[in-house]
Amino acid sequence: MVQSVTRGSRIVRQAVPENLESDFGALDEFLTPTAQHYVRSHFAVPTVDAAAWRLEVRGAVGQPLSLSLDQLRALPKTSRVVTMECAGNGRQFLTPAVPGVQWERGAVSTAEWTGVRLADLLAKAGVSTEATRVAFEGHDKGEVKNTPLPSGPITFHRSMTLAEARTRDVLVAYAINGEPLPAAHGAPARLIVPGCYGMASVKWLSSIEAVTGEFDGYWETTDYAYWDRSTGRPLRRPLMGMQVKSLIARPSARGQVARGTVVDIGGAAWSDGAVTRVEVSTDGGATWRDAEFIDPQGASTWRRWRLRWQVPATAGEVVLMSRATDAQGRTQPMTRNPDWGTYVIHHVVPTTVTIV
Ligand SMILES: Nc1nc2c(c(=O)[nH]1)N[C@H]1C(S)=C(S)[C@@H](COP(=O)(O)O)O[C@H]1N2
Ligand SMILES: [Mo]
Repeated sequence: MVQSVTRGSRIVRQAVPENLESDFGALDEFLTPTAQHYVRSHFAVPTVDAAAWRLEVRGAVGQPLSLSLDQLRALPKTSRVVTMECAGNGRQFLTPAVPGVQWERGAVSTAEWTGVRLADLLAKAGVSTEATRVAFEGHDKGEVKNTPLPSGPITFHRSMTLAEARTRDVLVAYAINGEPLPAAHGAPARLIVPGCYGMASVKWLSSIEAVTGEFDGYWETTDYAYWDRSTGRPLRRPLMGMQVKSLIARPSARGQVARGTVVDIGGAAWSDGAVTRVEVSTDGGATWRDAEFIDPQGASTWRRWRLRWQVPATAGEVVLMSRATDAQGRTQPMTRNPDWGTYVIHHVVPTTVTIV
């Protein structure tokens, strides 16, 4: 289906619940304007009365907390610029096609989030030394589809280890780009987990629970999980950190460039850490040249990059590719690892353009 969109406006991948993709081809600024930030919701936006809302911090804690929005806002605040990507971003490039929202390139955005450090809330509640994980729950609810599935409607909830909760610099955010959270982004407050795929950043947060032992919720076992083969056998693990990835924003795929001209090939790259290198190929992967970075190295933010390209003098099709490497030495693979299931689409995807 051909979708005609105004440049910069979001593409509606699903109307109900609302799933909106940013126009990656229009990538311009480092910070995505809030009205262009992608939206990914499994269920309808829940009705949450901000005045009556409470954030419960409970479970294996010495002192359970029940905080109103005003009480949360009165705590020491901090801001973090974070690039968030949906784990299903790029699903449209998979062959054969797989079920799920058919994201192309734009389920990734960068915003400045403001709120309270999760570590401060955990310290305030006095997390027990027996706690192993922290579980987060949202107010939204509905029926799920992937098997094995629990019966009836369930909430969106997810957990992480206590170590991750402390080291990933997690925020309970109530503002985006200096404004209160819009309903679609989790008002009045949500989790923000830097470096992780979006599913870790639970919206419309209702509770934070310190757990002893395992958690194993639907959203980290059936859904949003993968097969880890690092020990030899496939072990089911929850998705968390973002794999290194780069995408070409311009020239646009299936677009045209004029022969003999000089054009900028440009895009962005990110990972669960700092991107240190982006290489570009204009000959289908035979040779590569280093792109130049527009943004400085950041721990949890994308870096826009560009490369001047002398377009050949002869008409025809060319295949452009970009390939990122991060500070941990990980490079984008050329082929897809099927153990990621319908998620983590980070292998190099060719962009074909026509020289006219
Ligand atoms: N409560 C709740 N939190 C959620 C979701 C959801 O459906 N419900 N979707 C998750 C997914 S899959 C992503 S990618 C991010 C998207 O956040 P955004 O809509 O603010 O871009 O929110 C995450 N948090
Ligand atoms: Mo997502």
